[in-house]
Amino acid sequence: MKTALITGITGQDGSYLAEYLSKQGYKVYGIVRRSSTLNFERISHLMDEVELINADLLDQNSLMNALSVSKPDEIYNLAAQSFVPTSWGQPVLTGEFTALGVTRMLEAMKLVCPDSKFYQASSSEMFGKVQAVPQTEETPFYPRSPYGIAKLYGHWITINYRESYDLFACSGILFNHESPRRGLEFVTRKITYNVSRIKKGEIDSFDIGNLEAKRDWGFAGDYVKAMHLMLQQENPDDYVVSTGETHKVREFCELAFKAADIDLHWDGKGLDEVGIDKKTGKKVLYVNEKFYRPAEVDLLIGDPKKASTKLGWKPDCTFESLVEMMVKKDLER
Ligand code: NDP
Ligand code: GDR
Repeated sequence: MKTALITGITGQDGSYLAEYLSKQGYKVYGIVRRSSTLNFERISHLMDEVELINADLLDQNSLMNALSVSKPDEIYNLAAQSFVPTSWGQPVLTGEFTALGVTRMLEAMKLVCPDSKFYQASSSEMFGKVQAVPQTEETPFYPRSPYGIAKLYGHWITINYRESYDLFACSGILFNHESPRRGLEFVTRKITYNVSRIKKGEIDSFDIGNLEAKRDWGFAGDYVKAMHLMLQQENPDDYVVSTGETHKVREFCELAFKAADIDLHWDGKGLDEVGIDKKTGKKVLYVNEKFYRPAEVDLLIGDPKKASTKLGWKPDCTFESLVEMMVKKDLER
């Protein structure tokens, strides 16, 4: 039986990965940080299958202890401060978790279990102000937020430990991936959750930021399979994981309302733009400057060719079915 340790197991990806590895017959450990209220909602159905260890990315000894206890064949480093807007408000903390946290994990691995395999959760946010379209493993980076910059550090320190100490360390450059388990502050889930509340009559409308931003959105359940595949290869390497399609936030809104049987049309321009329910004439969506970012990433679209040819990975869930799935789950909630 293989053993895996997941940092960030309570997060969106951690929960899907734990589920997937457990189904593959792995013994799964996860690290969790102490909090005054339990935070295991996403893994509540897995509590008999996973073993949790208390540790924090800020605490080197706790990470070393987690590795000594679990003796993992594979380490998936998913823990991070992952919300981009928070990284402007808390740039130093974001650097501690999302950048230096990676070094702490790699140091722990080097000292405790250098023969393990390591996966680092890198991000398309590293491409930021994109230098090529679509983005590949060779595209130069230009991050646009303290989060993107912290991820870039995590990416390079992973490559550096691979080259310096011959560790099996891979970095997956994953583009946005979503699910019904996505945090409520991220735009996709914010939209599907609030659309469901409008449909149920709980609210009349909600506010949103930049409708023109374009993202390459996939389904988290598909993407965790790519993480696993990277660690099954003969040699460690880095891979872009994406769908190869891009869509505007605006399109996501239209499809989400449509999935709840509401036809949306737009009125006004820029910050005065509103989304209107065609049938009732009610204003259901307002653009609000508050949700604009100090520096935006306007366009992301990844080329998943390397992951497809070398890993044999491809996403199953389409953009349309992702939106429908998320709205449906929120309506059922
Ligand atoms: P989430 O925000 O849902 O989960 C983050 C996880 O990190 C949570 O389990 C959180 O624990 C944990 N964590 C945060 N800080 C610490 C800490 N100091 N010590 C221990 N654990 C900590 O993120 P996702 O699941 O969406 O993403 C997983 C990873 O992939 C992240 O690194 C993210 O940056 C990266 N990524 C995500 C993409 C996406 O589209 N989802 C795309 C590209 C990269 P707690 O529950 O206690 O807060
Ligand atoms: P992102 O995801 O920043 O790409 O990072 P998010 O869903 O927060 O934003 C996507 C785009 O939508 C625009 N937007 C809004 N965003 C939010 N959160 N709220 C709004 O109201 C809103 N209106 C418009 C944003 O400006 C942006 O352009 C995610 C995270 O999971 C990262 O951890 C991960 O690394 C990247 O994806 C890849």
